[in-house]
Amino acid sequence: MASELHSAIVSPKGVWWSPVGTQEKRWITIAFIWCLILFAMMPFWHMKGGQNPTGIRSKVDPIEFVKRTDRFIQDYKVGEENGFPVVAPPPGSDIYLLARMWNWSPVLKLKKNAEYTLHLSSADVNHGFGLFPINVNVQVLPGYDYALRVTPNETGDLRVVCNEFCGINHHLMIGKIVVED
Ligand SMILES: [Cu+2]
Repeated sequence: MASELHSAIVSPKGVWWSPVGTQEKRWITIAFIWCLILFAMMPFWHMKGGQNPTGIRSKVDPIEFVKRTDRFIQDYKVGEENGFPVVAPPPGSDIYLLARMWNWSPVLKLKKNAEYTLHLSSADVNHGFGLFPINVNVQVLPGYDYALRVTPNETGDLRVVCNEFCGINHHLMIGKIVVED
């Protein structure tokens, strides 16, 4: 008979469930309170955590950002490495790093303990700026100029990896930043 068939919208006959036990209620309450604490931590850490990057975000037309980067390369180019321009900007200047499928351009040569404003943007899709071996991670979006105030405090060779999957050659997208005395 049709009335005896089970379905997702007709509950089975009789008392088919058992009431929630005390232990289970207790743990649900604890988990719920913990959820509320974690939720409150989000705005708290945003204000008090001190781990937020010093970003100045503004909108930019991707074509315009490519032009700005090209101008920057023209102004301060000192050489080439693997077909990519090597750029040594003066301390205190605005510096540009363009993400594009599938490279970072240019190679940046920076001075230790000098302050720069690093502008990050993408010419095409969403990329991720990951500074290796230092753990700095910033989203790089087309249409947004994300400027970070940076002061390299150690000399060395750093790699910029893309940590946002951006296509078939994503794994080859490696840039370079050199910090010198
Ligand atoms: Cu990428």
